[in-house]
Amino acid sequence: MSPAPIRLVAAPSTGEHQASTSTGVSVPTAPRSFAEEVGASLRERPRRLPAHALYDALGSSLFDAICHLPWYPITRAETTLLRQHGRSILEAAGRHPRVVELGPGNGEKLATLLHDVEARERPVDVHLVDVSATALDVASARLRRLPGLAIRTHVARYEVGLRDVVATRQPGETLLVAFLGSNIGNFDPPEAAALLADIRRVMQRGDTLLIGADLVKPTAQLQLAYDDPLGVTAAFNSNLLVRLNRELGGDFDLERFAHDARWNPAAQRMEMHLVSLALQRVHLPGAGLTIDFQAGETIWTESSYKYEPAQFVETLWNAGFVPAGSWRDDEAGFLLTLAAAR
Ligand code: AVI
Repeated sequence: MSPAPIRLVAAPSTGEHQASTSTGVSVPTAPRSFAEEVGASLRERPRRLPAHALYDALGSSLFDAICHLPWYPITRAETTLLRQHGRSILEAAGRHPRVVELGPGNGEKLATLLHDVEARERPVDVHLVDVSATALDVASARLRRLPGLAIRTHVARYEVGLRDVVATRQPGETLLVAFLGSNIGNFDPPEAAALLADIRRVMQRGDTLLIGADLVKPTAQLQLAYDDPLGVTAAFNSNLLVRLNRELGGDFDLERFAHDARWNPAAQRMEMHLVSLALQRVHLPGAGLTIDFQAGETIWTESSYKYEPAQFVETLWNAGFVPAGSWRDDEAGFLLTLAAAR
């Protein structure tokens, strides 16, 4: 028998490459070190840095701060929707749901969803999957304060963690996978489709996916969300250079790079870049690089894809889901969807 074809699955959260066979079995290939990944990304044209590198300890705190900014309303919108509709979401998830959150952040959103899990016959199994053990510690500490939950953490990439969760699934349990925020927006459309299909592959019919999506909205609104007047997003972006200087011995001069956020209408995405303000040479010995930047040359650090509601439904459908409920905050332009595996 010839081996199942192998395809690469995007791995924005760790930078590792992961191969997946057509049977859905993930086979890790040689992981690249942070230095190798940064080196390869900076050699690309246009130059890039991996978006997951934004989330060192300071970057994660800056992202938490972004979520409190008046100009970045989607986290608050999602929290309100979870508070308002949590009960019906949990009811739709079945009598014995096994809840899995991919990338739980500080655990606040799942805590909002589960805060009034009514007394059930047995504790609700909650599994948190993230590559960061620190993030899992924070999230699980928060969730352990709630009664009626049995928390387990998985330090793993999404697909790998999900596979572990499913392996111990108990008879009669249904799976509720939560992928909240607009995390799906940080995957380009083919990557998003592949990730959703991977999630679907470990599910059974009737299992559900609770997923957030940031919607296309007026450019001025998006611009403020990604280039806020307090400069928090600029600091979040520039912190990447601080990280490269610290971890890879770089000599990036922060005064000579500027945060740039742009709406790309053709690709339906916000892009974050760091623009070189001068012709300059930068050394990054830890990645074996010396780079001559032109004035105006950019390093592309993140893409945040925005969806039209119908487009998002289509994306879910193509991955094997059918919407079972959807809630929208028009002011923030945010959509929360409960999708059932069809
Ligand atoms: C985590 N992610 C969904 C955020 C986003 O909107 O793409 C990260 C972010 N970048 C700039 N502001 C917030």
